[in-house]
Amino acid sequence: MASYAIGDLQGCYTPFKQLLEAVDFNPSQDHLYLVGDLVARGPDSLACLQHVTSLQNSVTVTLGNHDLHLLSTVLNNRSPNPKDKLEPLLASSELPAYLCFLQSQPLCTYLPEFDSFISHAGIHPFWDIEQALALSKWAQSCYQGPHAAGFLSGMYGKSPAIEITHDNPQTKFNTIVNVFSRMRFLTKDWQLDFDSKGSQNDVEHLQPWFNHSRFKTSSTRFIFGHWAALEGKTSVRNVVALDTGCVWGGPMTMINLSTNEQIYSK
Ligand SMILES: [Mn+2]
Repeated sequence: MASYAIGDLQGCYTPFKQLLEAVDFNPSQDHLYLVGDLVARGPDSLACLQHVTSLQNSVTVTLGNHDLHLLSTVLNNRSPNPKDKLEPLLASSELPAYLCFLQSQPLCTYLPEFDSFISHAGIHPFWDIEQALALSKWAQSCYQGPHAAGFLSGMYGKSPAIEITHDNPQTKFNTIVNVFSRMRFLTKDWQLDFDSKGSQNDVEHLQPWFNHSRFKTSSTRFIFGHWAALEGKTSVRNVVALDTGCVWGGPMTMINLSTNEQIYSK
């Protein structure tokens, strides 16, 4: 029995299959963690979701911004962006089952056996793991519940604050979704910034979320995707960036959670 995590698929089915074959992935024994953004921009989002859902209980996805955007697009009857190349997926008769699968997945997960926390974008330096899991659970009850369409259509926009307000459920939802699925840089006082997606050296007034001293001393491993410009490097030993920009011509990256070995698609 082995456990693996793979970075953003973004519709890149061939490298995804290649990685599973490289480790002889066996869904009856092994477990796969996907850091989110299964769909959009790449050539075959439909095949990715077909395969991922066929793994049933052997896969866990921490949803990314593109997965949430897909849910919002369908639940609110919006037209997809052509550059996302989602048309074959949206035309599939299995689409309701794929959406249901995505809605059953969390925004983050913690694996005690590997002392590892996984989410699409990361974790805010001020949130401990227990709090992060509780917030993820609450947000999932929103995108899985009867008011999912409304919560998802209201999630867009730039709201930099990371304090959790309990008086406005939409604001609370947006803060949680922004941290787990969109965050890259934080300001010097640790609020969210939405305008920069480059490498660490591009912006002087901002810092990556994992720049906080907490991550340099933590024994917990933090695994995330989303930030292709990092090219898999964070310079923090226990903070593991898995999005190596497969959809932009880079490799797709997989990590064996027991051995820490990384495997790359061709
Ligand atoms: Mn993303």
